[in-house]
Amino acid sequence: MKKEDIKAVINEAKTDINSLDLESFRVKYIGRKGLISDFFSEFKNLSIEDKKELGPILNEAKTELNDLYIKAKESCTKDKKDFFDYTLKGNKIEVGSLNPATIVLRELCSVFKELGFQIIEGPEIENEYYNFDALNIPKDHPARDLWDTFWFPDNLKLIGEKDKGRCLLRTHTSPVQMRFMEKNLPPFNVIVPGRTFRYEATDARHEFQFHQLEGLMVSENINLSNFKIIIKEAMQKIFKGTRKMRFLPSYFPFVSPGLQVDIECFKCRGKDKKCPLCSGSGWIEVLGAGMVHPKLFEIAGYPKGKYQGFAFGIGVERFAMVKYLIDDTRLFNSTDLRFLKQFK
Ligand code: FA5
Repeated sequence: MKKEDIKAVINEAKTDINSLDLESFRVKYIGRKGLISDFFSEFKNLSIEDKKELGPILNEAKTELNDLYIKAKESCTKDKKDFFDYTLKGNKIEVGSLNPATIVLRELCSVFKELGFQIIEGPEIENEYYNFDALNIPKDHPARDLWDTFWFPDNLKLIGEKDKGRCLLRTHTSPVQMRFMEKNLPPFNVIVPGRTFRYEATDARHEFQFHQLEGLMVSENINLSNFKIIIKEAMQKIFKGTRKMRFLPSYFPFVSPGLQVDIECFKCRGKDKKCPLCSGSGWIEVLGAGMVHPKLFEIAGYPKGKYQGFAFGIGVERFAMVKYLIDDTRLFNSTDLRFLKQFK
């Protein structure tokens, strides 16, 4: 043990008092097994001359470090009663991560906002009228079977809408089309992000609860090319040209003509007849769309023949699957942290 060793420890302590928490400082320097105590153990074996020289230095060092500790401790005591040790490290707060469906839903909203669309919302508990009748899907029409439905008991009705039929969990975001058109005259471009529910068996591409993003653009002189340009632009912004897509004819009672958009299957690229995502077709359906059926404009009370428009309904989880190469839609609601933590 030399003079220099003791000095070095004092210097180190002067730095540590500002960076260590109080208790760690005490243990390291002035505790029973601390550095000062080590020096005193060594001290016993020193020669008489060394003891004479180093004794006072060691005692001074001990007092200095004790003082440092006491002063720091006092600064944590506001009114001598409450001791609040602000030098202690806080508990680390686990920051959660967003569900990939939420990430894609938000991304879709900002892409369509940039393209001039306004975000609106509608109720998740709907009634028969907006979910079906107002969308040109009459009662007892086989098209209703396209949307297997969670129904509420007959006697439950939405307040103020008692004459609009039985309540249900909306099977798609399309009912918001009529809710909006009833109150607004064109021109308008709106999107409707939201949860949708279907009473159906689940598999790798079907969940009973998922999200859609509805789009509706109505004005004079709108045609299918406007839809194609908008949707291609949105796809470009989201997939940056990395995914192949195609337009196909399809049927929905509230549009004419109707179409769907598919994206190439990333799992098998059409090579596996048993592929759970595309059944070997090589394509995954991601959205339904079409030109708004004139019947809807009539129901909304618009002048006959004056307006045209297109509508689309994007499957948000399907977009997320294609974007992040997720091969089972049930993972989104699985609450499996190993899955969720990958999307910080
Ligand atoms: C509809 O729901 C129409 N409302 C879409 C529409 C809107 C057509 C406006 C025309 C005009 P569809 O049932 O095909 O259509 O659903 C739309 C998209 O939601 C599908 O392309 C798919 O991406 C997604 N989807 C449908 N069912 C499920 C499900 N069970 N699980 C996960 N995603 C689904």
